[in-house]
Parts: sequence; C-alpha cells; structure tokens
Amino acid sequence: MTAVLQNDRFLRALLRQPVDQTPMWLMRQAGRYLPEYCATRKQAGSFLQLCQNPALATEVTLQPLERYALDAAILFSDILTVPDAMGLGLYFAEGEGPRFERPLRDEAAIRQLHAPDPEQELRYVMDAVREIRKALQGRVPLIGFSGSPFTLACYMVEGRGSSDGFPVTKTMLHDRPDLFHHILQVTTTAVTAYLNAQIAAGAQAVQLFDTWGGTLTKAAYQEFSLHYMQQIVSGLTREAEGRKVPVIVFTKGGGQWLEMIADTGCDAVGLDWTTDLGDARRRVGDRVALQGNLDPSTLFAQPAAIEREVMRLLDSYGQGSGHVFNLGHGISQFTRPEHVTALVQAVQQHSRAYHRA
Ligand code: 1CP
Repeated sequence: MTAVLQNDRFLRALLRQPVDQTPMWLMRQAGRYLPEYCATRKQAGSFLQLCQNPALATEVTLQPLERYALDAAILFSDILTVPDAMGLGLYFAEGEGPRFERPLRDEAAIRQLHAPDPEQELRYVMDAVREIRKALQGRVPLIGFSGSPFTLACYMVEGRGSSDGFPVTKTMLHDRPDLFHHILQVTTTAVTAYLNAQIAAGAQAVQLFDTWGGTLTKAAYQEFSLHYMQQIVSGLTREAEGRKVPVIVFTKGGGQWLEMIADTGCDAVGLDWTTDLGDARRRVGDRVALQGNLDPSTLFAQPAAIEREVMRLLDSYGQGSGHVFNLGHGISQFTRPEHVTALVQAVQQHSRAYHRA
C-alpha cells in the first residue's frame, strides 16, 4: 500500500488549484552545499556510485527535507544516466565535470544508437524511485526528471560540458541536420520510456530539464528542441494512483518563447531569473502554472536581502495559485545552508497573504 499524500500543495499549484501558501522546492536541492551530502558521497566513493546505489540515493534525496520545509522531493540522479545507458560511457574526471568515453561523432555509431529499456539498463534509477517513495511515507510528492533530447544531445555529441556554446554539436546541427535529428529522435523515444517508467515506479510529477535550448535561435529551438519535448509531453502517462501527474518544462533562457512552451501541453513552465515573473504570468494567462525564478546568486547575500527578493517575487506573481517557488537554475555549491533556511522561512511567512480567497 502506498502512503496517503500528506502535503499536496506542490501538485495542486502545478494544476492551478487553490493552496494555503506557495509551495517550493529548489533545483539541485540535494548537493554539495550540504555537508551531509558530501559525507554520503564520500561514503559512496564517487558521484556515479552514489547515483547507482538506491539506498544512498534515497538518503541524499531526503537530506534537504530533513533541514527545510520543502514541498517536494526530487529523485537524486543525473540527466546523463540516459546516454550512459545508451552505451556512451559516462565518467567524471575529478573536479572537471561529466565526460563521455565514446561521444557521438561518426555516422555508423549514430545509426546504431538505440533506446535503453529503463527497467533493464536503468534499473538502479527505478529502484531508487521505489525506495524513495517508501521512505517518504507520503510526506511530500516525488519529482522524477530527465534531460530534454536537445540538452542530452549536446553532451552526447560534444562528449562533455562546454563553456563556449557546444561548437561540435552546433556544427553537426548545421552540416548534418539529418544525423542530428536521428540522435534527437532516438533520444526522444528513450526519454519518453524513461519518464513513463519513473511514473510507473512512483514519480508523482516530472520535469524536463532543457538547460541548453536557450542557446539556439528561435527557429532552431522549435526544430531541434521544442518539437521533441512536445512529442515527449504527448507520450507521457498523465495519471497515476488516481491523481494527475503534472509535467514541467524548463528551458533555461527560454523566456522569449513562453507561449510556445506552454503550447506543448505541459502543466507548468520553469523560468530562469532573466524573465519577469509577473510579465510571464500575463503572457501565459491561465494556460499553465509557472515555476521559479529566484536568481541563485541571491542566496550569497544576507538573509534580509533574500527576504526582500522573495517578497518582490511573490508580489510580482500576485494573488492566487499557479506559482511554485524555485530558483531560476540549480543552487550553487557555495551556498550557505543557513541562507536556504532564511529563504524557506521567507516564502512560508510572506506567501500566505497571496492565497486568501
Ligand atoms: O557531487 C558531485 O560532485 C556532483 C555534482 C552533481 C549533482 C549533485 C552532478 C554532476 N549532478 C548532480 C545531481 C543532479 N543533476 C540532479 C539531482 C536532483 C536535484 O537535487 O535537483 C539533477 C536534477 C541534475 C540535472 C542535471 N545534470 C542537469 C540539468 C539541470 C541543470 O543544472 O542545468 C545538467 C545539465 C546535468 C549535467 C551535470 N551533472 C553534473 C554536473 C556538474 C553537470 C553539469 C555539467 C556541465 O555542463 O558543466
């Protein structure tokens, strides 16, 4: 028997149903800014071993909930486990971020690409979802996630992160759009099956992380990123355990394209901090909920400044449901945990006034 959900503010806000206060969670809420995360990661050996160990992944997923009154848990994993399961060989060079042993560079390898079976090659992720749901005992909902096909393809072709705009990937996009589309199509099949398997295993909402879609032109964004995210949204299981399973689409740098993103059929659009929350609400109307969008660097400032920024954001969104408070991108590893306490308290304290009917 699955435990009854005790706090459904997050799921309700994503569906624009009334709530008593604005729900919140933080992108990368489990991570290196928490000393207890660093201790568990050390115990696991490496970041990848941590992801592949369902008991330890469960432990770190719950760590931020022990400290802070957050309204959702997010599966502890990484977007790059999917290309790893497609045979690219993920590894982390110490202090240098993710790398692939076999990046996609030649046509033969690209034509052989196949979508993994989530309950086989990604079994450890599904086991983690099941174990986290048990450990949560209905305290808050669990978010599952995946990278968008375009964002995954950036790492798959480049073989690593990039500080200068993924030049190898962009070259393939322009010179061999047929090959690049093939990668995106196989990855779309993989991501759809992966998210549906997470939902079957117990994920109660899912988010697509399109971290690099915002580096494209409008036309290229539509053709190479949005088109595939829309296919995924259409292919997802939208109800489980008698409740809707909301879908959040987050394109970093996607502020110019909110209406198009809302048209994918998602329930909520994630915003980075460069878009004004109030303007975004006026643009999308009652089509979707909005998630975001505190600049993560605000958390380096003193609690009084954090509180001011929270008040400004809540006021910018205004009265009523449909807002999930979050950062505009992942929390920095250099954030002081006490500053997150100040953030969570400020959202709790000041958001109630916006939900009195
Ligand atoms: O402990 C460590 O050293 C690893 C740091 C780390 C962590 C904590 C990585 C490596 N991934 C994660 C976890 C992670 N990644 C989560 C967990 C759930 C959470 O608490 O939110 C999620 C949702 C991700 C998603 C992810 N991984 C994205 C999309 C979101 C974003 O931040 O833009 C991307 C682009 C990645 C790739 C990745 N994995 C790790 C790093 C350092 C990176 C970025 C690489 C780069 O381009 O520089």
